[in-house]
Amino acid sequence: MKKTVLFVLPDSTVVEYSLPMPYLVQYAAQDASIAEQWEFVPYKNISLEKTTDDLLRSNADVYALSCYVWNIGLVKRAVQTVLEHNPATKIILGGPQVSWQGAKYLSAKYENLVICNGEGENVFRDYLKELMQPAPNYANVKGLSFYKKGVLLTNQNADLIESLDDIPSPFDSELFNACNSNFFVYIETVRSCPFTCTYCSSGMARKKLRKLSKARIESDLLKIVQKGVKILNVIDDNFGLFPQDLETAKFLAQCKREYGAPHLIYKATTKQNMQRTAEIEDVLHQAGISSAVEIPLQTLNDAAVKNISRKHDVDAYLWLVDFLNKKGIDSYMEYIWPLPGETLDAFKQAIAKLCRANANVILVYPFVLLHNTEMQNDRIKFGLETVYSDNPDDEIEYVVKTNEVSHEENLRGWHFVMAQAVLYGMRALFITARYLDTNNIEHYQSLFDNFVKFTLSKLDTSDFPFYQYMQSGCFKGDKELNTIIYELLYSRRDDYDAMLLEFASSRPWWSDEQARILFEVDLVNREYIYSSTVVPKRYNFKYLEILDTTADSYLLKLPPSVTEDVKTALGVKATFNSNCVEVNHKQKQEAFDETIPVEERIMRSFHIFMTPYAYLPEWRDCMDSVALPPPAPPC
Ligand code: B12
Ligand code: SF4
Repeated sequence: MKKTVLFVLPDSTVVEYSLPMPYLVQYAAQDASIAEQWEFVPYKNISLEKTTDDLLRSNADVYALSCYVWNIGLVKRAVQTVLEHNPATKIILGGPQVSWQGAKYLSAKYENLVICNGEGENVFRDYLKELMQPAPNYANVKGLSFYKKGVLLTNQNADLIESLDDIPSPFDSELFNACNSNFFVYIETVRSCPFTCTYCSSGMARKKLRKLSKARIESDLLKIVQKGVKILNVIDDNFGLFPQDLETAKFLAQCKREYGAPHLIYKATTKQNMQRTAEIEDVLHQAGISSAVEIPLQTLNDAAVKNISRKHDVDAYLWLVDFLNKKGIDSYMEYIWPLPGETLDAFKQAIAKLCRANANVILVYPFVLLHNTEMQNDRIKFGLETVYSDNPDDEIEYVVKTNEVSHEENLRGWHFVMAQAVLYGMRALFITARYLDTNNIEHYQSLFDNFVKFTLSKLDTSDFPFYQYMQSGCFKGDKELNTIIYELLYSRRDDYDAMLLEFASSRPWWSDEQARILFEVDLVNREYIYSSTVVPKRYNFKYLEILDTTADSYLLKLPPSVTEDVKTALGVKATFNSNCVEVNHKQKQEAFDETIPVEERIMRSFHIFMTPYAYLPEWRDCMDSVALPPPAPPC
């Protein structure tokens, strides 16, 4: 009878086809003796109780667990229970969170609990082969850490695989056949990264670049699209760095035309060669594949750029944003707060500069300290203080203080991020803010600061939950941000309109007629999450003449004085030439589906935030503004 390996990925991502399990299992199973003697059972879950119960009940000979910063808390507790039950259980942990961290995750009490350091293919195969020996000795397996007689031992690192083609295609496996086309599917065409950003574990841990051949990329992609997979995530660290990436994009475009898939692609854009990135995005866009193009800026601050050992060309990024905006391709500018070297004021100025440069979306990530990064050793040098996430399932360590930023300033930075995300990113005051900034009436930084002040001043007198979300800031997870997106764009639009009105009418510029017209324009422009959910506004319009409201559109007369401002701000979304305009909200929205639990709807609304071009309305001429043919002469 075959022995069993239970391969565990503790994760919420049950609808994702992730790579570690098919990679490791199929690579190992190329060895005939392993294929003959071992059976592999996949297991995914995020409930600690269920995972622990199932692990105990499964009676597997070996437990193999994939460990990341977001699941390691759960892994530790599940593994502890299994080992208390049977201290001799054979367990192998692998993944970026545990690699080279034996002292933290192993225990002298459990000699069969081992860690695979780094790339797992060769290590996992050799580990299973060793277990087939009459007297297995972990010292024979390169890449392992383990305890022996109370001493922590770490063997020399294993050899890296030569080429990604050495791993059998994960899209030939039974696992892939079993998943449905709604799965979020990952593909890796290049492994490792040539850069060494000090906060990132790829920089230190995985240096040797390996590629998948063109033939293999194409055959893998064909398997994916023939299955009708809608969402593809290319996990390469630098998509666009290699000429081969453009070929891949062209092939994907061809696939979309022939098979109608994929609909959407995620990828990490290279830090170099924006020209090629633009070409890639253009090819995908023309084929009708949506993407939210990552623009990996991380900071505009020179000191911070130096401290994280990064080199980048800001002008090239801004050129790319402009190129994508002109095509109506969604992109998001990544920023990390608070990186060492950057002050709160410099951060605010940088965000304002990006708004002024017409960034489509600005996504600010918390600065997280990861294992196996150079930044871990620079805590004292940069005055870093951290807190762990409140979620016991993960071990995310957030930086909350640097030499330049106090605890309090860190939080104020997050308030500013939230204000920017609502007023600019979610388009609540997008056009108004642009007008105010361009005309030196109120600059972005001051507008966001004043919005923060306004919201925090309401905390004691209002029970509108938005004020609490704002106060908490969103740095420890996206829950607040996602809830705001959902409420502002769907479930509490009227309440948000009222709040925006109260804020705007408290500003000195409320006496500026142009600003007030644009405030009304913003109200009707704000995107909807679901199709056919446009309803007449409770707001009493003073400047826009609302002619009609349908399930998908507002029909209105636009005061000629703002036509140019509106057209410039809306870019490709404005095609009108008269002042009688249909604001058509029927874009990429899907119908509201009440069978989806509200928590999941909230989580999914993040995607709407990330792709405004796909969801913002189109402003086009009303039908009745088109010249009608002259009436037929009376007979
Ligand atoms: C896809 C991805 C995601 C997805 C989620 C993926 C998922 N749920 O599976 C999304 C976009 C949601 C995501 C989010 C985040 N991510 Co991410 N993500 C990745 C990415 C791009 C690919 C992961 C992957 O599948 N790789 C392919 C597999 C085959 O490679 P691998 O994971 O390294 O596995 C190999 C070895 O580690 C080992 N191995 C792995 N498991 C096992 C198990 C056993 C038994 C053995 C023997 C070996 C082994 O063998 C494998 C093959 O060689 C990586 C970067 C990268 N290119 O790998 C970052 C990465 C995993 N993410 C990272 C981080 C920090 C995050 C965030 C925290 C970012 C943030 N600040 O918000 C968030 C948190 C997510 C959350 N849930 O809270 C870090 C993780 C560091 C860590 N210590 O865990 C990485 C490594 C990026 C980096 N370079 O720093 N991420
Ligand atoms: S942040 Fe990106 S470019 Fe920098 S080392 Fe990590 S993967 Fe490479």
